[in-house]
Amino acid sequence: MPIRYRLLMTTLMLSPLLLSPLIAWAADSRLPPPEGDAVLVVAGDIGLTNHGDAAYLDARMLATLPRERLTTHTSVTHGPQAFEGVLARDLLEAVKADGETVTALALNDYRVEIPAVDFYDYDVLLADTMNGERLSRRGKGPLWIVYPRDAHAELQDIRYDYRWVWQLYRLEVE
Ligand SMILES: Nc1nc2c(c(=O)[nH]1)N[C@H]1C(S)=C(S)[C@@H](COP(=O)(O)O)O[C@H]1N2
Ligand SMILES: [Mo]
Repeated sequence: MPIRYRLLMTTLMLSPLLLSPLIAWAADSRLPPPEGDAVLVVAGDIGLTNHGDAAYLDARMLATLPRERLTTHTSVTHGPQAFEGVLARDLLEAVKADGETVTALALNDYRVEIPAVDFYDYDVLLADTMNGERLSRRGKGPLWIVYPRDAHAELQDIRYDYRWVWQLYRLEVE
């Protein structure tokens, strides 16, 4: 076939590889199965699953999402802390979550309902490191929901403090 068609075909065949991982996740209704232990499980009203009706996300899958930084005071530490992780809304979009409430569950059996709109109004992080150190399960890990408290006065309120779930391991979308 003419060379320009062959070039076109090659470009079309390669183009999925050039798409961002986020878009690649969304290309199918099923996620690849996790290779390692799940860091976070997302269940409920989601469009992408890989384990029953839930999405089991391992560290490798979380690493395909853009990493963000956020430095803020918290209600449980002294001085500003530098967090890193993924945006809660990026994670929810990656599994095609569609709901108004996200229930966050922690390893210590703490649970709280969070209005999903929080994650669109604010750059809320699912942090996995603080000051460059990975959050351990014995500490606030594997993930800590961190609000940009210093940047928005209205977040400096007990109503938001209780949504800062540490030892987060599961989100349920309704
Ligand atoms: N995993 C987990 N996250 C949690 C809590 C908890 O008990 N467990 N307490 C919440 C509450 S009620 C508040 S006010 C803030 C700060 O909690 P503290 O004041 O009890 O330290 O963290 C929130 N996140
Ligand atoms: Mo609290």
